[in-house]
Amino acid sequence: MDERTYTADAEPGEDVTIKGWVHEIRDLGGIAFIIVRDTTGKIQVKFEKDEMDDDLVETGLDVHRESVVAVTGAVEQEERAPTGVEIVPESVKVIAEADPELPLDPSGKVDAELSTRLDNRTLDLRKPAVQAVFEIRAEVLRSVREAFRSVDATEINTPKIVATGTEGGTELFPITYFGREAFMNQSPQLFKQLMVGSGLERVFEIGPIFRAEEHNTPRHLNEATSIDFESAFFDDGDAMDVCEHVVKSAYEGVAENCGAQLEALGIEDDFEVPDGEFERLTYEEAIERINATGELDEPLVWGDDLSTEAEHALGQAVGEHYFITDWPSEIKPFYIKDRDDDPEVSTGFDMMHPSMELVSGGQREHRYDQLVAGFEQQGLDPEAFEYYTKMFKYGMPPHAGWGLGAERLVMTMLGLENIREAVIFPRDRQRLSP
Ligand code: ATP
Ligand code: AMO
Repeated sequence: MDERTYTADAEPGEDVTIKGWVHEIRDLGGIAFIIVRDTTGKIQVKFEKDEMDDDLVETGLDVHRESVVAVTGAVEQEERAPTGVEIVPESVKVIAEADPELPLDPSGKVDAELSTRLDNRTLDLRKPAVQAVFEIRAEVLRSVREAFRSVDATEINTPKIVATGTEGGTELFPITYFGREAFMNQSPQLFKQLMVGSGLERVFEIGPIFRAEEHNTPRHLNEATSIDFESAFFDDGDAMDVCEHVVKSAYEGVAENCGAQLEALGIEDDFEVPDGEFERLTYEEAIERINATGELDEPLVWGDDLSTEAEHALGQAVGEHYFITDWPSEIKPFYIKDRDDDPEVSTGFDMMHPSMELVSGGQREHRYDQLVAGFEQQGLDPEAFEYYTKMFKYGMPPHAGWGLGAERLVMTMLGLENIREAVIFPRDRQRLSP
């Protein structure tokens, strides 16, 4: 079926068939060119009108930009051609004609608004710089999987239709499940925890999470991809070690395997794999450093959550990835364990890029009585979570883990301005299709 024989290293004299999109048409009078774009790049096809069959010339030059064509002909050396060779066609077939009115210009000469781009993602992803983002995203996920395998974690998949939420009641999408109330899952939190008590012990999942976020921001999605990790017999420090290893592996994979994509994005000279250990600041040290910057109108006091401004002030001061540990127990969820020597302080941590939070995690409460008490403290009905809590009666080891937003990782890695640029078909408050 696939009769394509043209490759990037085709030699002059070879007969080839190329199939691809008409990127550009240049008619100079006696001579004309079409530039055909395929996965190898762009190749020039030359029409010398006086020397060629009229039908061939007509088919080749009447075609609209972005139509799919098949060209068969001889490769010839031509210094003036962009790749140093061109094809002199013997046959040109239009496989799929494109409408002359394009909703956006895939050659990238005319900029389009993000919403126009997202409405026309097929055309948008014909641009090398846009395609590069998704090739890099794929490499990030590949490297992350490999990093998890290197620490003997097993990949799992957990349900996305669930009976209870875990990350704060206001952010759930309700659905109807055969007449019963159900929700789209906000996090694999409870399921991954249940697996550390199983024979698997150390698990990871890469999957969708759904959050009915109130606000439209450049760093929130309503459907995101979460990279989750959980391990038996780990404390918060062990979980942070794996987190750092996984994030650095993603950068290393991209540095090693995505040179062309970084070049297409114009960031090949600025791309750096984070070196050195990520600094670990306690929450208390973090608020001191934020207050010392003098950037906030009102200084933070112990117990405050960090606003976006506070995160930015600290990010500027630290300048690299870092952890914030020992958060006040008050502002961390019920499943996070408190420090044994001080119940006001939790084992919860966040991992930050200078511009935003990438990860939340911590050691978990594995003791049945304390876990159930924690539900009550947060105003949650422990009975609704019985499917989860009861397993804590049958030998649940101490454990820890974390969740990392894949889009935020890609966004901060590539310096994208909007998280939507890191998703092919993003979901936000306005956007339900495509
Ligand atoms: P005619 O041959 O009928 O006079 P023309 O004047 O349109 O036709 P040329 O003078 O051959 O054509 O070329 C026009 C322009 O195209 C020139 O600027 C030339 O450098 C460029 N050109 C010619 N052949 C090629 C090629 N194979 N690849 C890239 N550019 C070319
Ligand atoms: P948290 O709610 O902090 O923690 O989410 C973890 C990480 O997921 C990403 N993320 C998002 N990305 C884009 N859009 C969103 N709406 C969005 N919400 C979250 C962020 C965030 O840091 N169960 C815990 C994790 C754990 O303790 O293991 C949790 O879900 O990068």
